[in-house]
Amino acid sequence: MSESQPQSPDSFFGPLLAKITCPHCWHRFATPDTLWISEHPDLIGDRLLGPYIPQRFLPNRFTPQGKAIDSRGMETSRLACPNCHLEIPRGAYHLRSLFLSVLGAPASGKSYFLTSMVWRLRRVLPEEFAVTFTDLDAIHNQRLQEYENALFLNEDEDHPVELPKTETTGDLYNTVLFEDSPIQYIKPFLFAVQPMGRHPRVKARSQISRMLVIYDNAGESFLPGGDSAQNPVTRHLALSAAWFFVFDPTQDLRFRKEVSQFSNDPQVRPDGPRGRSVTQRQEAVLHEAWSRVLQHRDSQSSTRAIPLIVVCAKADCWGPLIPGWPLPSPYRRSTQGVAGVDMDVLADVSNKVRELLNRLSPEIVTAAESLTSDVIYLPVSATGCSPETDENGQIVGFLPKKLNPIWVEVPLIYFMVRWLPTLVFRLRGVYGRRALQPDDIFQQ
Ligand SMILES: Nc1nc2c(ncn2[C@@H]2O[C@H](COP(=O)(O)OP(=O)(O)OP(=O)(O)O)[C@@H](O)[C@H]2O)c(=O)[nH]1
Ligand SMILES: [Mg+2]
Ligand SMILES: [Zn+2]
Repeated sequence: MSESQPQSPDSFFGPLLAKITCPHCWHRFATPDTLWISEHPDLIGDRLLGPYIPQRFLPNRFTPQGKAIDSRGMETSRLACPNCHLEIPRGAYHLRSLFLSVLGAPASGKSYFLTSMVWRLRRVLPEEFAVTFTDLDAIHNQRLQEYENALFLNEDEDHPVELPKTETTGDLYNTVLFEDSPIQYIKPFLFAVQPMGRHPRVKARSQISRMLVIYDNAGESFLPGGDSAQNPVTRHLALSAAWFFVFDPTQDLRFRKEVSQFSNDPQVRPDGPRGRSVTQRQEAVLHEAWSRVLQHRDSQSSTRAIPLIVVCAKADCWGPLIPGWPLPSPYRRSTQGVAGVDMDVLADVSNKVRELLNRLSPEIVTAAESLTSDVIYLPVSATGCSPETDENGQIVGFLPKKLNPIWVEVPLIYFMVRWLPTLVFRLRGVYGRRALQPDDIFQQ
């Protein structure tokens, strides 16, 4: 069995893991059970994936470099899950995984949040924290890269661009035929986070690096009936280290009333935005998510409370209601050049946002805190500005030249401080309120 391991001794990512969890179907399997993907053009047709897909096989011949040899003698290094047969990038065999779920009502701002967050993390993590944030492979993150390009690398800065609504079917999903019954899996986004040369823990690189697995569901998939055995698109909720619940204050009438007094954002018109419909009760998404986890949990395992990050979106328009707005930077750089996160700043902002929600939308606070005591409320703006409208008041997108995200990467940085404390550091409590001195040590 051991020869059929995906070998890669000098891998950039570190040693091979003994077991991995498929980022498509969440099946956990031993590495030697991995299937390989044939390269020879005649070896076409897979039982689960259809007649035009290269065959999957368990190899018995390998090259000295650890590539498998298919039944027509061609070398291959591509790997697939033994359960769903979908391709898994090699990096997933070397980096321990952390799953994250982004949930929220339709049009709450999940896709903009993810796109803008990823764009900012590619810059903030290396510059501030000496951590690289890279795509695990070229294929899986393609959609997100296209969104990033449209918003942030657009040559035409004067024409509004809009990200499409996330659909519940189509090419955001893979279909697998299990005994003739098609199952639709959501495509994951896969990232590698690794320390750079100047990171204090770079020698422990293989232990502290991780693969982040993130999903962008359609809001409808979180509403009752949006997930089923044929359509298990939100089952990642049960595996996730934390939930990023995107709450959209502009969908709440009470917020709209206050915010419309000082903001021209078309989404806070008292009668609601024109175009995409909005949900009246966003907390229902949280209740529904939790009942799905209870329903699908393994009866052996006790249900753990899942830490919750309430991402309060579109803060460009409602943020002025937060005392002390604009938000301060929560990063402090030491003279060694690596920053730490001032958790006091995050706690302070979270308390203020919680107070505001308690006043204007108390059901969200009640729903969040009835699920877990581990809750933080973080305001973000993916765009830093309002969308443009046409002459009928319909939203037509954002002008690339106006985009200026606010705190959009902070929720994930917070997540990393909590779950990867040796990769992204917090400031020691005592140093939290002043600039770091050369000999200060980060708390780990
Ligand atoms: N003012 C403001 N508007 C935003 C921001 N982010 C998103 N929006 C608006 O909110 C709308 C919905 O955003 P999406 O990211 O597509 O929402 P979603 O949660 O992915 O929606 P579904 O895919 O339908 O579930 C967009 O069309 C924007 O007009 C923001 O940071 N500020
Ligand atoms: Mg979306
Ligand atoms: Zn799988």
